[in-house]
Parts: sequence; structure tokens; C-alpha cells
Amino acid sequence: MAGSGGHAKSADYVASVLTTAGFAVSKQEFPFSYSTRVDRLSVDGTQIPIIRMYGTPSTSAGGVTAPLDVVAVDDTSGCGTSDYTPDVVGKIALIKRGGCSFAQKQVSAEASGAVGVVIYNNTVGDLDASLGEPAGGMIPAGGVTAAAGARLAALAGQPVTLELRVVVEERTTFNVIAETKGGRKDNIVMLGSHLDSRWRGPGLNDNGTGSAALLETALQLGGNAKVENAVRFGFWSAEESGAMPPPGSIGLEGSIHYVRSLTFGQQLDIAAYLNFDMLGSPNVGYFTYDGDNSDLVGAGPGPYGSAQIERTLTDFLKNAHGVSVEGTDLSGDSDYFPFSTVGIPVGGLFTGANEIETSAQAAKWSGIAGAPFDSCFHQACDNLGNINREALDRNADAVAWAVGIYATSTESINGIKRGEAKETTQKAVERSSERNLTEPVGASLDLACNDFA
Ligand code: DTR
Ligand code: ZN
Ligand code: ZN
Repeated sequence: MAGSGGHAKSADYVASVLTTAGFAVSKQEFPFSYSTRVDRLSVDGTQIPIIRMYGTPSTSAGGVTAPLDVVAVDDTSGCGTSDYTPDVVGKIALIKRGGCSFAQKQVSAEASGAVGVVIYNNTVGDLDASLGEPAGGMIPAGGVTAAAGARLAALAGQPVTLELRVVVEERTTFNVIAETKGGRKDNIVMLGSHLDSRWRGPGLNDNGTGSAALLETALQLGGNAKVENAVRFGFWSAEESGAMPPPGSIGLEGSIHYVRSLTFGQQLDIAAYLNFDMLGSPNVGYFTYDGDNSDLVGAGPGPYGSAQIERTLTDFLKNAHGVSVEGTDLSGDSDYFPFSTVGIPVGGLFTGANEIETSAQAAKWSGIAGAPFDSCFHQACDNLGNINREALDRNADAVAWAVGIYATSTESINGIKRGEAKETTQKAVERSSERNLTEPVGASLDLACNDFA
């Protein structure tokens, strides 16, 4: 997660191996709002896993400690004040799920004098729930499993500590940018992936897979490679919003910071940006970014040249691996967004998140219809066991193929031929008009991000 020691170690490693491989490497620091959360329930010195209910107020640091009051179990346990005895005053109420909304249980407990609520599940699995309207969130409330509930029900009167808190603080994190020493600096091929994970887990598919594919491609290319066009790699931080993102937060903070830091001329020097975010989803879908909006749904086409990138990636996966690819909409949900907003042609690969794979997709990709592409998306289980290695291998080949093609020539994207003299400013302005740029860059990026938010 951005701002954590884990991200810093990952980014330092990437910077180190790319420096050793001969790249010109820089770290681009930027401030961001680090938000994480403490969800803690302890009793008898042991911790019981608990998930804060969405909408609950936070406790202070250290939480609230009070005796446990076990509310009688019936079909509507804890749904009305008549379910509570005067004993619950000043205590933390343990309530079984069922019979009414979580908000109603919480409001009834608060009205009866409880200082906190622990609701346990009435079915298998975690209880990751919401109190609905904020009006329901008056005392701290969290959910535990049925097994934890049974254990707690035997501890009536024991002191328990309930700490449910969001930690938000201004921190600094950094992107890693690496560029070949050779190649044209006015026609750069850029590729990127985010190196940070979601707050709940290690993020091996999202986005260890994209970062690993990019890093290995860079190391195989080498920073001293003889290339026609310079190749630049961006390993972004803070793509994932924090544990409790502010309303409207779109994340993408590292790539947005990067594009905003470029002058207009520096943006024109980038011939294309290719993004790789989730390349190894277990129940794999093979998607390329729909640069020409041929699926006619959602967002429109990308900037001129995006369709050609889609074609290159689609044809490679078909010809080299016999994979039939579908388009995924350029709807702004990863780090290509700030680049496309300023008119830079974009493309990329994706293997699916928590969307459900259809029967038709399962048939062509040998997957499981009706199941998510990645059931551990943004969860703690997004670990090394959550990677479809065949999918990662195929997609990594496509990343390398695209680098080989575009480091040699971007003519199919922007018409610039190999060895063509550096274009005049007039031509650059004409080219930028092809990118439908109508106002200064920063404004269009702000506009788009605000729109998006
Ligand atoms: N938002 C990305 C995952 C994601 C969802 N849809 C797409 C489409 C294209 C690339 C990535 C994604 C994340 O959670 O990092
Ligand atoms: Zn993610
Ligand atoms: Zn991602």
C-alpha cells in the first residue's frame, strides 16, 4: 500500500535493478492522503477478527473497553429496545444477525445505553456489512463471524476492547521512472503499471502481475538498448485509493501527479502510453483497452492512435497464443486515464477484476461461468496463490512484443517514420491538434478528473 514500508521496499528494489540494468532512473516524490484503518476486537488478551460496519463512527485511539452484554437470541435479536435489559447500559452489546437491519440493531442498542455493538453472522463467512444511512451510525459497530459470535457468547460480563478507527494523515510516496539512455527523446514510448496495492492485502494480481511483466520486459531490453525511440517505464504509487477513500476519490494519484508535472512539450514527446494493471486473474479474461470503442458501450474511443495499440496487442495474443480478446472500456479506471485525458494515445491489457465471467467468455477462455475473474480482487487473499501463471506468461509476452514494435517504430500510431527529422514546432502543434487538444493541458486534466470524480 502506498505510504507503507512494503511499497517503499518494492519501489526501491525496482529502482535499484533498473539502475543496474543501465536505465536512467528517477524517483518522483509527491504528497498524498494516506488512509488506513484499525479494526480491532480484543478479549482475554486475544484478538478476534472484526470488520467495521460501513457508516459507523470511529472510536478514539485505543478504542472503547467495556463489559460484554450478550443480548438474548431470538428471531429479532436486538431489533428493539425491549430486547435489552438495563444491564446493557455502558456495555458492548453482542447481537446475532437477523430479523432487522444492522442499522436498526445498532440504533436500538444505542437507545438502550450500549456504548458499542458487535454483530455476529448467522451464516458462514465474514460479516462485512453497512449501516446504510449515516444516521444509523451512532455508536461503533462491527461484524464478526458466526464462530467468533459463539465464542463471545460464552464471555458475558468479560471486558472487551472495541477499536474501529480510520487513520488519515498526509504522507509522501514516490513513482519510479526509468528510461533508456538511447533513442529519440521527442518520440518516447511509455509503459506503466501501479506498484501499490489495496490496503487489505499484498496485491499480487492487482498489481504485482502488471509490475512484474513490465519490470522483466525492461530488464530484458536493458537501459543501453539500441532503440529508435526512447522507452520509458513508470511504476506508479497511490493508484489505489486508501482504506477509506474520500467520497469521489478516483485514486490514480501517482500517474496524475506525473502527467501534471509534464510541460505541454514534454507531453507531445510521448508517442504512446501503455498500461498494465491485472494481468493474471485466476478465472482469466483476456481484454485489451478498447481504443476505437468498437464495442460501442461506455466511454468513447481513446485519442488518435489508441485503436492501433489495441490492434497490435489483440493480433499478438491471437497469433502467438491463439487467444481471442475482448475490449475493455476506457472508462478511467486505471493509470492510462491522465494520459488519455491530455490526448496521448493509450492502450493496455487486463484480465478482469470482480466482474462475473459470462458463459460465452468461459467457453472461449476455459473459465468458470458465473464466477468473478478474480474473487480475491482487493482482498487479503490476493497473494501468490491468486495468479493464473499461463495468463501472466501470455500477457507478459504481449508487453514485450509491444515494446519491440514501438521502440522500433511508432509510425502506425502517430505517422512518425523511422529516422524522420525532428518535426517543426508547427508540425508538433498540428500533431497535437490531431490529439483534440483544445485547452492548456493542466486544465483538461483537472477538468477530466473533476468530471470523473
Ligand atoms: N481499478 C483497477 C482495476 C481495474 C478495474 N477495471 C479495469 C480496467 C482496466 C484496467 C484496470 C482495471 C485497480 O483496482 O487497480
Ligand atoms: Zn485495485
Ligand atoms: Zn490495479
